[in-house]
Amino acid sequence: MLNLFSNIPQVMGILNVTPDSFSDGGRYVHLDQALFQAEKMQQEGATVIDIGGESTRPGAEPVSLQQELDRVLPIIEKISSRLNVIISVDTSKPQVMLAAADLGAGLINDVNALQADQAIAAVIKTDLPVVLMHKQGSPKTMQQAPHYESVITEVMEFLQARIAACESQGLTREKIIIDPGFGFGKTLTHNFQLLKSLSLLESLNCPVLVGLSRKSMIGALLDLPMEQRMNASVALALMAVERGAKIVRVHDVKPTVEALKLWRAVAAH
Ligand code: 8Y7
Repeated sequence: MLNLFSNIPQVMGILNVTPDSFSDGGRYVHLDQALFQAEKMQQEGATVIDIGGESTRPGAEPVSLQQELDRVLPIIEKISSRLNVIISVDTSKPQVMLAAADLGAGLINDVNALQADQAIAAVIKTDLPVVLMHKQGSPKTMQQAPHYESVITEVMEFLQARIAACESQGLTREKIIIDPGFGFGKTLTHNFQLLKSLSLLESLNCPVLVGLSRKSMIGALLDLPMEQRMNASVALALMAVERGAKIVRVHDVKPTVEALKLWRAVAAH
């Protein structure tokens, strides 16, 4: 039985359906390719597949509601009818959340932490769990001049405030997963500070999800292009799990699952 809230670290595989998606170049825009890719990630050990129709990379332009619905709904419908995985819908739009839930999505991944009008109400209506992620600014401008006095403190205060906003409307903490939002309005230093102190997030009493896969912090430190960041991504995923992360969002499922199996074997002894 798939369980998002298991104490065993879970791997969320990224299926990107945006034509301008920065790392897969929109290769999986077609339905059959999307299903094939999702099935491969499931066989490799992913228990969650994250599907997003809106590129959230730095500098990206927002997409319209209709474009987003057209991109994600057919894929959600196809995968949910064929695979035994939890489908995560990466969206900030209440209408997409509701439609995706109707077609079988099992998790809402909102990089905007349900700050859109009616987003909390929509999640309550779906009865699904939700990821609340921290970011500073919007994708279009967030990397221009990120600034914090203390990045870990400010991320924690933001997430605490969003949890409180959810709870005040009736969305309970048991449904909430939190994410510090690596790369979203953070410099290289901020990202490393956050990862170093990640275990502090456990005090908010929600499972922690992290997305570090192929991110620019790897490129910047190691001077590697996108397609050569797999080894470093696995290393960062492992460091995050060591610091308490329960779900890792990754492009490369197989090596991540292998690393986490080793981590569990060591942890069990
Ligand atoms: C994250 C994410 C992206 C992340 C969560 C990328 C959609 C950029 N990153 N969602 N999405 N956490 N929850 O590099 O870190 O994959 S998109």
